[in-house]
Amino acid sequence: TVTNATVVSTPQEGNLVIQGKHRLANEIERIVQEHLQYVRESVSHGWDLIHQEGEMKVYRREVEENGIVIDPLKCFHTIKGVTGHEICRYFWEYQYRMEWETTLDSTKIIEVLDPDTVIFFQLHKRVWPAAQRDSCFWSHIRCISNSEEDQPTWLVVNYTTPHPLAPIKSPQVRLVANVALICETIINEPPLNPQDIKRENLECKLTYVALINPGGWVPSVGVRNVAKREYPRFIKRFTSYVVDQTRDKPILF
Ligand code: 18C
Repeated sequence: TVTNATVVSTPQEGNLVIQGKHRLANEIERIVQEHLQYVRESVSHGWDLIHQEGEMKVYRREVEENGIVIDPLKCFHTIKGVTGHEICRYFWEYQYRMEWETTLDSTKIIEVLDPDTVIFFQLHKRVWPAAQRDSCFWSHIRCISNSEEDQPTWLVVNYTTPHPLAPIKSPQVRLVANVALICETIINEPPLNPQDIKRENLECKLTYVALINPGGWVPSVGVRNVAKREYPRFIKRFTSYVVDQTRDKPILF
């Protein structure tokens, strides 16, 4: 659905469709730019490597706000045989979510803001003894071209937003999410003709960052244990899911 689009007739170009801005356009622009800055910051002082497996490295910084754990998380991984567009597409698209997400009871789209931006409402699995969490966030996918020669960077940002179709209903607690998946595609030993690029030439450099506020008190040790177990599990399961799904399909650049 294209919202706020206006059709204008001009003598030179005929009919022009001018895409109007929706109500969250400015916020999305700001948060996307923040992530593009944040992704370049190195993990040095204060970041602990909490998991390493093959090419995957997961770091976190221990941070508490009023006694609530809000540890930022950063994960780096390199995946062979897929493009950044493919990784981001499978992460963003609603239809694949329940096939790789193991921490959800349900997910649904409650609004489409433009062809690249939707609003999700999700119910997360309950972790005893904490109350069940839900979330409501806009989800935006974008391609950023760096230069004519380089492969573009793809990214998805999921960012909490309130919505009249998703009121907070006790006993659920609304978590606050600011998540980004940023992917670059590397073409190894590029053939002279770009048409000859095969999956074996492809490598995707992935960065995943998550800033989650549980939205209410949960035992610190419990949250940190769940996070330490679940983030690496998600990265492994999700990336191997995309490799399996795309193996025999044409490459999506
Ligand atoms: O990014 C991911 N998924 C996206 C699509 O769903 C989306 C999700 C954003 C919200 C992520 C927050 C998840 C917290 C869920 C709590 C319950 C999970 C435990 C289930 C155990 C069986 O961007 C991939 C998300 C991968 C999530 C890994 C879990 C991280 C846990 C972090 C702790 C946060 C505290 C929440 C309170 C839980 C009570 C102990």
